[in-house]
Amino acid sequence: MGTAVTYERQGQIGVIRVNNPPVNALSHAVRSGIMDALATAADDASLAVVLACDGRTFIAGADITEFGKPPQAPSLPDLLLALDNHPKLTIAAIHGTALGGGFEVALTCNYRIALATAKVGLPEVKLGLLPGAGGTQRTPRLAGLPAAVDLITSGNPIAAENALSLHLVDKVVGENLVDAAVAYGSELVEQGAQKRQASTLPLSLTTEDEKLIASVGAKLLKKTRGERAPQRILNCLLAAATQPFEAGLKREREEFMACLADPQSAALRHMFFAERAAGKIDSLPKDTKALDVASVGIIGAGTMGGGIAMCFAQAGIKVTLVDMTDEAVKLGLEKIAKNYAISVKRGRLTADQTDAIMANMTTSSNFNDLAHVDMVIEAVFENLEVKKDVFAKLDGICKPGAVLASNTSYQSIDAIAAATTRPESVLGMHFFSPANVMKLLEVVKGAASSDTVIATAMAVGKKIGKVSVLSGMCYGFIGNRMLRHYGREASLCLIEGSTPSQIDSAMESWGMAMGPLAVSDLAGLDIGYKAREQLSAEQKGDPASYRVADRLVEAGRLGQKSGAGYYQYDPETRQRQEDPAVMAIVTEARRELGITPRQFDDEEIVNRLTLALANEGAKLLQEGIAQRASDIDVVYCYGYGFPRFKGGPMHTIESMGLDKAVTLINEFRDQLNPEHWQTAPLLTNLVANGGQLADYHRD
Ligand code: T1G
Repeated sequence: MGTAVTYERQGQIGVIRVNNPPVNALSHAVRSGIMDALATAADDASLAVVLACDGRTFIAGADITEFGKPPQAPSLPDLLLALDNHPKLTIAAIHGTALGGGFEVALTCNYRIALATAKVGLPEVKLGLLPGAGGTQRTPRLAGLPAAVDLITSGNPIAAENALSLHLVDKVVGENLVDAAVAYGSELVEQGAQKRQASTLPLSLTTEDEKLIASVGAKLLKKTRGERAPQRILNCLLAAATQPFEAGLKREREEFMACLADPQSAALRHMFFAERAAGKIDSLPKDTKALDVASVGIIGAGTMGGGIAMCFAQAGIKVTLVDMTDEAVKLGLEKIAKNYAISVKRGRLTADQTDAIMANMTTSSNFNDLAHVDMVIEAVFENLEVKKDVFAKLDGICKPGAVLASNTSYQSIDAIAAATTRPESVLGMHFFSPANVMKLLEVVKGAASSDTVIATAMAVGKKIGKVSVLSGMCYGFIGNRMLRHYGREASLCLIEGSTPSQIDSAMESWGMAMGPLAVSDLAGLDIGYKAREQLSAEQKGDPASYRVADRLVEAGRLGQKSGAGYYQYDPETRQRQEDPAVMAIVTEARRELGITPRQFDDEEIVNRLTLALANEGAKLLQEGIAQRASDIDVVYCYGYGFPRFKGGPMHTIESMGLDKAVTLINEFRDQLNPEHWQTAPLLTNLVANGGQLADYHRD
């Protein structure tokens, strides 16, 4: 059985224990161990068998690291066949999170007992997969089709009590799970309980169920912007309700193998590990301790400052929200209260919850009230001098060791740090608007930022529910530096012959949450306009890349905020509509620049925009601004609406094939603009040496 699985008798009951930290994933050793233990239990004097796990959780699923490798017997289906046909009563003892294949193991047991704190779920859809070990066949037979549709297509776990009400769990206990499971086994034996197999429970398809499945399928296809696993799940659930168990199981296997082979699943599995890798800072000594952050000061009660304050207050951290005047602070707090009122109205939070969150917030217009906080995050106007002044003040007020962070999008962390006598305590914490919604946090390391301060910011990011990514210092850090190239190509496609609708539709059909020009309208075209006013002609680059944007602003079209930008916006629904006035401006700009428009196809638009991102990403990687390629993927999927089922810009070109990507970039260099399309040396080198971005680490 090895060490991953042990078997012992407790009186008349056999107890199988899995011990495969950190989450008891169903590795080959675990599958083999359970198979051996079942064989032992079949032959000994035990009257029933309990399957339990050591550590923090029941089995949390198949071992995702094994996907893509040659299968090793016993497969999970083979194991579950043996479990389903085991001669004795089997009882799963669930704690922690029984997920995916782990919950499928539990569903194959005859009975299930869970700790009240336990959760169960089938999250495979989040990996572009589906429950491939009978979950789509057993769940509806136990809980009914509607519950199974919700559980499996959402992938969200449910609490033990909820599972109990759905007959997915038979008993819930408060403590001493294994002892309770052993007692439950003895009780079942004494009662002469039968080997109840979910696989033998009847299931039929009602008209309502059929309609539900069809509507959920249509809704999910739209919501996920083209993910294929949800429909495959629904195919399996339909089979469960219309075919015998064995036939349904066969269909599930076919659909599961289709998911496993689908690039969307490879991308989503890549993102699963990328999100976790991003939290690891290679340069930090392993014993670096993060400071405890129980109180935080937020400077600037505007949109960003208010959103950031909400993140901390929701995590139970005391917040002091500071602005220059009482009026400004009052306005900021009113906006926060309004946001929470909307959340309560939509049922996302209860009034008590929002009251408790707001109780974590105090306000002030006096910086001296920040003298004792553990961390300060500055979110004032995006001007270096203003920020330096704020940090100079903080330097004289905050306690020694307080972390002093700037939410700046572009300014130099080093210049800001130089305004203090403690540059080692200064770094960037770049939130994305709306800060209380967007999950990405760029932690920007200044030249002097200490390991402790970096570790603290990364830990705080996780505590407030963000996915934190470390960035080195450069203009725009990781995300915005790449975004400039993406936006440039969108603007050039427009002035060279395309239209706002074609560009945005091409990118949204490809998977982006929102097309680039619609995003510009959302952010406000005046922001870029004002930024360009500070730049020289040389710094601004090719006039073709901003002439239309300038003309739109000069025509008063600032984007959604003015009701019109690249599009006209319905004042009620904010729905975008094409506007002939825009193409008139584009045509005039083409004339001014002597550009003869040409036909565009969607493929060129998608390739230019995605390769512009990845090419710049490769440069960031080589410069050491990003630690690893997957960090860049996390930035784009969590901060810029890049589709997770594409795995991020770097995974996209890795999947395309770096040789093909480099060929295309070189073609753009030769056909478009050599300055814009200087192929990243790292990409050229990896192609020459047959290397992979995933394996690249800057020495
Ligand atoms: N396989 C391999 N490693 C896993 C793993 C898994 N299933 N789940 C977690 N890990 C690693 C993770 O990479 C990290 O490693 C460490 O464990 C702690 O994870 C046949 C096909 C269980 C809720 O999708 O949701 O079963 O970074 O940081 O925040 O139908 O992990 O320490 O080296 O996330 O406490 C279905 C995925 C698989 C569950 C715990 N199961 N895991 O969260 O810790 S497919 C899942 C989670 C399947 C069957 C199908 C979470 C968690 P490292 P963590 P956490």
